[in-house]
Amino acid sequence: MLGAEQLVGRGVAYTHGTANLKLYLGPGGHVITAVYGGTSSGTSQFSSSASAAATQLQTFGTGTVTITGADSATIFNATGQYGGVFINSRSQSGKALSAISFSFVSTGDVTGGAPRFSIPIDTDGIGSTDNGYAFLDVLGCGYTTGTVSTTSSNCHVNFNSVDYTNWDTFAALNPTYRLAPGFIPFIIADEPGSYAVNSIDLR
Ligand SMILES: [Ca+2]
Repeated sequence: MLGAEQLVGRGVAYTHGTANLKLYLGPGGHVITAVYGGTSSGTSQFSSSASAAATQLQTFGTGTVTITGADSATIFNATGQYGGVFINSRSQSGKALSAISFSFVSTGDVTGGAPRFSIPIDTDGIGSTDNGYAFLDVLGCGYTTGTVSTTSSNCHVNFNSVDYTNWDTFAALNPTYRLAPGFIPFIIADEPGSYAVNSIDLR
């Protein structure tokens, strides 16, 4: 939770119908989700629509991202577009690298580093800042179709321009690193193509 605010409907201090939250984010990509909570007693006009469960896949990006199942999605990007999925859960937040487990299976296009995991890493123990994203992509695992996982010994990890043979090596060499608290890992494709990501485990 980055913050909460209340929609203004009465009084003269603020413009009615607005809610404002000021955030200062560090460099790099950020995924921000707004959930409209509504009220429990209002009319349908301002009561909440069902908000997504914390463990449901969410989409982001400028491409066409379609949730095709509880743990699968397709991403279609035209030139210049990007798209991806994430789960609004921080169940692995703050954990050491050796305790983290994420995976997905790619069955669609593969282009450059897409699709890939982007996993926020804290290197300095200051949880309010992430210190870069660790990347795992399909080609980095040595094939064009298959599993991309932190538990696959064949899946290379790139973090701050350093290549690691696999996640276990990355974790062993950096025992103080952890999944950046409050930041959300995601799967992204940012090249043109038609991507299919299945058996997504981001929990
Ligand atoms: Ca930090």
